Amino acid sequence: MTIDSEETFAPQFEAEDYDENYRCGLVALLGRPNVGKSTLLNKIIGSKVAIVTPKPQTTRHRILGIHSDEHQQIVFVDTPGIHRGNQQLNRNMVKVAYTAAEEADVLCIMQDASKPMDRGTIALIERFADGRLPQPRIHVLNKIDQSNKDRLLPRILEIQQLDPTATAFVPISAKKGLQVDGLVKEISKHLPKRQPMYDPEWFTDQSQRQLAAEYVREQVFLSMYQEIPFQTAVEIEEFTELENKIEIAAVIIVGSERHKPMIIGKDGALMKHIGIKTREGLEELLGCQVNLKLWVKVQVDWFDKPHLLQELGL
Ligand SMILES: Nc1nc2c(ncn2[C@@H]2O[C@H](COP(=O)(O)OP(=O)(O)OP(=O)(O)O)[C@@H](O)[C@H]2O)c(=O)[nH]1
Ligand SMILES: [Mg+2]
Repeated sequence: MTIDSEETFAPQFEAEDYDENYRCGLVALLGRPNVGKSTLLNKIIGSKVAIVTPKPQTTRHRILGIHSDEHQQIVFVDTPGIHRGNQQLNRNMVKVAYTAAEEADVLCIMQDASKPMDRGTIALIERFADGRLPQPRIHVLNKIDQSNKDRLLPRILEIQQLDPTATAFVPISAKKGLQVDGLVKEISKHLPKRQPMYDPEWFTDQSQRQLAAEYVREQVFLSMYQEIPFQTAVEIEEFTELENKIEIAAVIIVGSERHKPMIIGKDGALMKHIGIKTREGLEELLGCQVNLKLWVKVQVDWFDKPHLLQELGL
């Protein structure tokens, strides 16, 4: 039997009988690439809804992670890292982040506190501090497991100088789960009174198909170097749910002929590795056996061609 794999994990919801004090809001996770936005989202949601890699520009879409309890629903919006880039893909990614910020009820502006503040981080804080957006701004200092405790207070003062009307400063470690509960409590204070937007049973708005594509892309990011991961996309061509397994066919799209043999590897070894790792992750996520077929297609400079980006939902 084939079921509709396009169905999202979070259908829109007609709330009934909720307490009038119930709170619900959109919280944008914003920051430079690689600061740990997706790691934080996964930690709060308790499931891998956003892929994470040590490379910058991992997230390309707006990804919702829904955290619900009896008093509140926090709809986190993970965004691509804000960066400069010459390709149309880079510009689209940054636009996704700014649009999410405009639509949010609360802004979480994240930075990597284990490294000195660079010019890009300063520019980003200044951009959100200029009063253009009215929402509360919570500055999240991440990776405190790797940072020197004595540097945290001076760092907070430095951010406060750049953003004197900031709402709060919360040091955390998203990876280790340190102070993440404290951050959620701080966010809760600023949510508007509103009925839940999503069924509290759901935890993301992505379809299984979209997640499958992202899981393949994560393995490409982890396995490939230099420009290749940034010039690779993934499309799911088939997603069929059978009685006790799911069959998936995915195509890895590369931006030049040169990259094709590199992704395939000697005797197909790299593709095999990407396939095995993706399958393991998907089986854990979907809770059933997964058969995955992968192949590679060349679409020259897809990342700079608006019609191809549109086809890929980017
Ligand atoms: N030590 C440490 N590493 C972290 C922490 N949070 C995230 N990381 C690591 O930082 C890297 C980037 O994490 P991501 O969550 O992908 O970062 P991101 O901000 O979503 O990055 P983009 O999607 O590229 O914008 C990964 O290697 C994470 O494991 C943390 O609290 N401590
Ligand atoms: Mg990310």
